Amino acid sequence: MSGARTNARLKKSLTKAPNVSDQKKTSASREKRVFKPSAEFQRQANLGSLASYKKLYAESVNSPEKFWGRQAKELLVWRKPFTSVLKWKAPHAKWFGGGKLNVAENCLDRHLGTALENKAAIIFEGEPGDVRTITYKQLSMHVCRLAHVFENMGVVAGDRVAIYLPMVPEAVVAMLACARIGAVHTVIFGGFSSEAIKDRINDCKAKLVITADGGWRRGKIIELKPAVDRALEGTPTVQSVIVLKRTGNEVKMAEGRDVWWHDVWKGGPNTHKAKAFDSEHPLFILYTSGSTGKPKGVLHTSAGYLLGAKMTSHYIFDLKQNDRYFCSADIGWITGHSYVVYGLLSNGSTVFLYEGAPNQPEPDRFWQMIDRHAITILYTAPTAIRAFMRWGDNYVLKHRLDSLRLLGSVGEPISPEAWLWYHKLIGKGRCPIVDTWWQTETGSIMIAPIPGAVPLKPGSASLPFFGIVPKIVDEKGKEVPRGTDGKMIITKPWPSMLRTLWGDDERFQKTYFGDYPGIYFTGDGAKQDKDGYFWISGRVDDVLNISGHRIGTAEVEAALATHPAVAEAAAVGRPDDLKGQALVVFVSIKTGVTADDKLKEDLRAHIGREIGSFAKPDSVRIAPSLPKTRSGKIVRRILKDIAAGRQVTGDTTTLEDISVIAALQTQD
Ligand code: 6R9
Repeated sequence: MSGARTNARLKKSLTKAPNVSDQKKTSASREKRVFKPSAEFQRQANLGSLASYKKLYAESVNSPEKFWGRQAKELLVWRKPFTSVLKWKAPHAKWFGGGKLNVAENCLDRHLGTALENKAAIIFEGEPGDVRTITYKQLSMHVCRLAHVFENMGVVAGDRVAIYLPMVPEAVVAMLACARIGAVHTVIFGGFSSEAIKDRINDCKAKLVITADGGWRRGKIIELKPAVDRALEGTPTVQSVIVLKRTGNEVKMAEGRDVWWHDVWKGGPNTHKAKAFDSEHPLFILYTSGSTGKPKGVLHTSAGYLLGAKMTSHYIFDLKQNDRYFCSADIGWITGHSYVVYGLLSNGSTVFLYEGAPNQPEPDRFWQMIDRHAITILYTAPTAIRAFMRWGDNYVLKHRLDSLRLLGSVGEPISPEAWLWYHKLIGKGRCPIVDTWWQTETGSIMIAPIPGAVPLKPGSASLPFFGIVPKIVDEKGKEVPRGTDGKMIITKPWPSMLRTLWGDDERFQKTYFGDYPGIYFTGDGAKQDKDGYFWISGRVDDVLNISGHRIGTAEVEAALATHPAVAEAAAVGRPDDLKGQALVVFVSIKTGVTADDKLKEDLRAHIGREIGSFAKPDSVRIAPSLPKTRSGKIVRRILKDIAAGRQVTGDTTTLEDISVIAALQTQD
């Protein structure tokens, strides 16, 4: 369906809504309405007034050590109390020094022997429709058993374990079993290719890999094991592979290296004495795309990360003991780490896990599941919301959705249009929407409305969380006036911030603390309105956000450079109705190579192999050369205009060969 038709239908449906009848504007900067929390929501909220938010926020930024020290003491279970709250020698932070704790114990053991013991920790629905409920007690037993398995395999604290699993409960079990023994997990999203797996494993020198015989997606089996097998041809550090049987798909097992999860699992003890680890003991590495080079291994450590994930979950999702919470993000992304696993389980919540695609078998799968499992909170991404809008309201209207009480959005800016649709069609005008801005690097949510306290403005992530001080500045680091676009920095350290990039502290310092010395630069552009609300516009660096997935243009270019037909390549984003941004690649080819559709398809497939199929470009354009300055620099500004179908603006007089513009413009 074309974007224009979607818009027409949307406008029609929106004008029918009683609470959005004056909605005519679609641009974030022009949307003026404010949605105050209802008295009913406020009455039951964990934080129920703007005044209490302001008071606590003021304390958190005026006396951060006192504030964070109190939170850490109250919210986490410590084996040994910390003696200092923060040691900050920019850009290196040490939080809760002297303290010892076990993260898995904070997510599981602390609930045992309480009313939560027999409560569902995970309700799982597989794509084929299989449902499993796992209580806190059962989850704890699973984790303890796997912790023993790891130890028997020789995995010790500090060792790295790569997890490449579908969205099944065992992914959570594997992460927590690592945490329990102090091993550092690196979860690799199931959409990544064998090349990407190999790079990640080699970068962190993982000893153990956990994968499955496949996972279900759109009625088909995702072949995870063959991808691991190919990757492991070039990973000298991996000693063993644990393979979970999920689909019954036939896989090759390498003698002496691969073992079945159910074999090593059998008969092991259900309890495990957990050691305590330092607050700053590494918890996980998560690779994410940057503006240069290969993906970066963002390192998060134990206490600070857990505190951030736990506290934001409590306040921003207004969590209650009887909530059933569904986050649709994959465990392979930071959202899955913080808001499927650590933040939710440490709060003793019930997490709903879904394995598959939102439109399998029909585009109403989410709504069906929400009714079936009486889900109360849904956390998803604007790209999914745009897809639901496109699939049509009827798929939604068939379902009650009356169990829902709160909605969340993450991953990219949400347009007021999508916000209002989400609010009306899914939230029935009743559920607040928390638009949450944060990053892999920040570990937990940084800017979002606390739903019982902060009035909502569609399209704005609103106000900062406790202890977080974002500012909008110009190139020189000077704060810009309210209402002016600038770059977003975060001026104070916070407990869940990344500690370094695995094996490359210099890159860590340069990437995040280099532009504004000693101050964290987010890479995002934003502005603040007169009420102090933040409006985030997106990346200002060469990182694309495609369907909520971060992809570095440099990564795509490096992948293309390894194709034998390619002389030179450049990747840029263009605005896309559904995906937010779409990937367009420009390629100049070597002499003697024929530029035809087959080559374009081949280049797309090549990127799929090098990175993952989600990174395949939407458009490939081939020309004898790329627009360059006389000194040989590719002019990306021009490529962005061409990709977006805009008239090429700005100075073109410095170009080496102006005719290449026309050659690139004429292609799809
Ligand atoms: C959690 C996550 C981070 C980038 C970030 C920004 C964009 C995320 C957003 C948002 C506007 C929001 N982003 N949430 N932009 N409004 N509510 O997505 O982490 O994958 O590391 O991406 O996503 O551009 O810099 P990650």
